[in-house]
Amino acid sequence: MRINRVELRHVRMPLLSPFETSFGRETERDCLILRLESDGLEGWGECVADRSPGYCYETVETAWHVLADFFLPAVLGADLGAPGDLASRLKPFRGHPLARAGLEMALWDLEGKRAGKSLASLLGGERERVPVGVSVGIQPSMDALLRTVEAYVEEGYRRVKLKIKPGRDVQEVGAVRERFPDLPLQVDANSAYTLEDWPVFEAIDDLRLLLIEQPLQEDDLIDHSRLQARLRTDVCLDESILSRRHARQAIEIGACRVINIKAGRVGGLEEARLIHATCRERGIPVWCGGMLETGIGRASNLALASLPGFTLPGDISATGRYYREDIAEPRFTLNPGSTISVPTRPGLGIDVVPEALDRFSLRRESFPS
Ligand code: OSB
Ligand code: MG
Repeated sequence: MRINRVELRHVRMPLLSPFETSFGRETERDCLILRLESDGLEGWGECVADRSPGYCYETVETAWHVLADFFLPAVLGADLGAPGDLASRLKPFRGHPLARAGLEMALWDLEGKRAGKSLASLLGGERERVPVGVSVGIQPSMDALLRTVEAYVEEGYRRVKLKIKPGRDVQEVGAVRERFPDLPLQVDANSAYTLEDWPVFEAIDDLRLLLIEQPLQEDDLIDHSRLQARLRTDVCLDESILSRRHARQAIEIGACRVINIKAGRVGGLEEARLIHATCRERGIPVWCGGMLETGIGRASNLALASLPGFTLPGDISATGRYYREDIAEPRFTLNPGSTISVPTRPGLGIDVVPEALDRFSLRRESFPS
């Protein structure tokens, strides 16, 4: 597969409702969209870097720089093998997994279209529908929180994740648990706590949660293992796991009992698939995380989540939970039973809508120019 041309865009889309986490609040969502051309086919990729380095150090600007100045020159005109071989071609470069993963996604889309196979089947997916939940941001008030959760439950979501931060935790989660005694419920702290916050964890441990996601600093497996040893509730790592080595080591030292896999965070679908295999061998359940993706990244997440080890519901909600208008069709909808169907057409299995993409694009550049 030879890449003849790449178009890179910075896209900004309005969110239907603001999304607040322990690291900030956003009303619009930024990302980079890549379009690769190879032998008359086009491949689409989404780089999930955001405007600010809140979730991780990468931003749309760093990802643009690293792609434009290093990663794209390394692939343009070259004869590439399988998408999973991208890692060896980018070996001279350190870090920037979100930028890597955006490029790799477009290669997978091309590979699927070339072979006439869906991304799910290329990856070894086994399910036609995947169980999903909804991630609820920190709300302006307790009343708003209860109303928001209730609306999602009424829409059919059977698993809810609440974002928490210091001062907005035990009371909030306790109130939701009281109102919905049987709802599969989990929380995500995005690294906002330390072991000093033990009283918070002790209280949350009584709320029958599915898991507590990324409570402590992302570079701290040691304290996560201390915390996990004291909790009945499963600790799940998100930001801490950037590779299969991290996954193995975290499992070995008991830093978590569940892993959230995001292809972006780990540098692409190939590494995500390897982490899935590492976890499966060790009996560690995984689920597919989300980054408020457009239809392009959402299609990729659904394909990944169709692998057999993804036994917990993913953060892959219907398009309507995020966007009034998306840049790809068809929109994803929630099936009865809180599942979403995995795309079956070749590659990502979606069509980009050029007018919508143009309207949401802040900047675009072609390589070679
Ligand atoms: O930590 O899982 C996270 C969104 C942006 C950045 C980080 C996270 C999230 C979410 C949203 O929780 C999941 C979704 O896409 O619905
Ligand atoms: Mg998370």
